[in-house]
Amino acid sequence: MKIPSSEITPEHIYHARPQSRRRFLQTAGLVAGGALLSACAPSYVEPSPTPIKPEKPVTAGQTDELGDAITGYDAITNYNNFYEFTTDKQAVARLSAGFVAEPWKVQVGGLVNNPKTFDLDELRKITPVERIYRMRCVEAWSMVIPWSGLTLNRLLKLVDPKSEAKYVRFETLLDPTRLPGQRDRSFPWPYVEGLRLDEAMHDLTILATGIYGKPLLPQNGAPIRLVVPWKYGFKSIKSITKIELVADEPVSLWMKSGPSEYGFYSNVNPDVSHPRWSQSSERRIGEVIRRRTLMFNGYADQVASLYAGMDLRKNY
Ligand SMILES: Nc1nc2c(c(=O)[nH]1)N[C@H]1C(S)=C(S)[C@@H](COP(=O)(O)O)O[C@H]1N2
Ligand SMILES: [Mo]
Repeated sequence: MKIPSSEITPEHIYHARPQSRRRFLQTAGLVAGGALLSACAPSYVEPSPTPIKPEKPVTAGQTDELGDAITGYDAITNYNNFYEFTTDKQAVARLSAGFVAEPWKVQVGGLVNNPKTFDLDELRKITPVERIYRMRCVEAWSMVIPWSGLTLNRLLKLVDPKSEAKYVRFETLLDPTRLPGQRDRSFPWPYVEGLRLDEAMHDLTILATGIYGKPLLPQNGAPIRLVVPWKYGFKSIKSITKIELVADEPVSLWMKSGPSEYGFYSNVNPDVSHPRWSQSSERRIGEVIRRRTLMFNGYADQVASLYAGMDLRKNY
């Protein structure tokens, strides 16, 4: 079984220094061989200092609304993209294990009538929801994840956006002492993402605080991260400290670091290829045969109307 390296190439690697690219390619074979096995704890992964022994998952055996099985907890928590720790997906869990995510504050402001800084207890009190969503990474792999959290629209209504607010801008914690990947100056830290206000207010858009009914682990964006299931995974920004209502389209970290590859919208679209690979199919973690990628990641009936009249090839 050979997986083309294109689909496991970290998103920035073609911008990287030749030396780190070479190092990546040396390990790529290892990753390619192990990627399929990540759900069954490949032997070369060093044990985490605080091993995670999940209880019998509350939602094991459940499926999403399309009948797709939920991905195992081990895979969800050991195959991650979180560049603030490392670009090595199978090392994020180990390198983030000591990250202290409490206490934590999320500052919500900008063009709003009631700016407010929320602590975790206040966020947990906002109507909790549980959602099983497909997550499709732009690198053409995917998972099905049972999230818990709150809808973003609930939070935004509490701060009361002004009429001039057209977009929402999100920022990850900036603290190189706790997020050592931020010492790598080849990225314009902090990680920033953005949504149009109507996308942010859509009922599918959530702030997640848990997976499988347990609090988020650091590797998944503890203590709180965005989840926008019809967009490529990189829009779902982790470990958020700041949410700002703004008038102009925010410039994300990926738009800055690879403008020819990453647009603002980044809706999952099998018909628009990444400049370096097709997006028409994907590898579901834990499965062998590739699946067809669905328009808007299978949420078209709920979100396509947001983009009525837009040229989705130009607004990618
Ligand atoms: N702050 C931050 N958020 C991030 C990332 C990151 O590197 N830093 N990676 C993104 C990418 S590319 C993906 S695919 C998802 C992965 O989420 P998961 O590791 O919880 O599956 O997180 C997204 N959010
Ligand atoms: Mo991703």
